Amino acid sequence: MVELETRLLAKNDKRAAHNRGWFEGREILAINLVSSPGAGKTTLLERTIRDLKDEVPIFVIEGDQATANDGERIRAAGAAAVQVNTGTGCHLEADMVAQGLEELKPPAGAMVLIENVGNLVCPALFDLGEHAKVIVLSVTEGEDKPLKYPHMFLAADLMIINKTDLLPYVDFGLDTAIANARAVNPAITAIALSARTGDGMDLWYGWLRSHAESIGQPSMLPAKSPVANSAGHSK
Ligand SMILES: Nc1nc2c(ncn2[C@@H]2O[C@H](COP(=O)(O)OP(=O)(O)O)[C@@H](O)[C@H]2O)c(=O)[nH]1
Ligand SMILES: [Mg+2]
Repeated sequence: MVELETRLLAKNDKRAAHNRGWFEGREILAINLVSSPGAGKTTLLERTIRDLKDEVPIFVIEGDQATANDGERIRAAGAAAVQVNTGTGCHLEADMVAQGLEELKPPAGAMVLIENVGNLVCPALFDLGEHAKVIVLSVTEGEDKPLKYPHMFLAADLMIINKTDLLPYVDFGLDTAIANARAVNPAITAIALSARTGDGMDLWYGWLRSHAESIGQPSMLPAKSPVANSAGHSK
């Protein structure tokens, strides 16, 4: 069993390295969004597409066990999308991303956003060749999730704390959640926002711009100021 898992991961890593080279050769920024189901990944993507699609061509790979719902939401927001259904699988694999890219054919300088299957466990293990994993945690999930699912928070460069519009109605300490994430991964950047109201979205766009800049991606506007979150934490 352990040997099989090691072989599976090695095969995935090889394919992920191929994807990474493919992205780098085309100066395409590729981001892998992970979260538990319902944290708001698709809502975040819909607003991001509406706000940035005139600035940079955006292509989306959608992963869910079943249905084409999210792919349809993304297309309605104005971006090309492929929907991958993983059946009993709990994560996207690098091969699936490669197939999605073949279908989408994003041009040089584009941005590829990957919405992984919703869970805080398996997607941490599978490299897709992305530049960064972004974990979306929503304020209704509890501030202890970084401590309970450390591998995912360790694998991520950025934690988005979503649904801040609901903060008055839940017991969720923003500072505690950020401290918990940094106990696991001291280097993680944190941004608090509401994908529903749009509050804080500029910080996310600033983060995307600074990453686009760092890979020499030509389409996006240059990042303005250092990335900070609305709770005053910055990296
Ligand atoms: N109040 C509030 N609800 C949100 C926000 N973002 C997403 N939602 C809601 O959360 C639910 C799940 O969102 P969805 O984007 O499908 O989550 P996903 O499973 O991570 O893709 C939907 O009912 C959304 O309308 C937010 O910022 N505030
Ligand atoms: Mg979704």
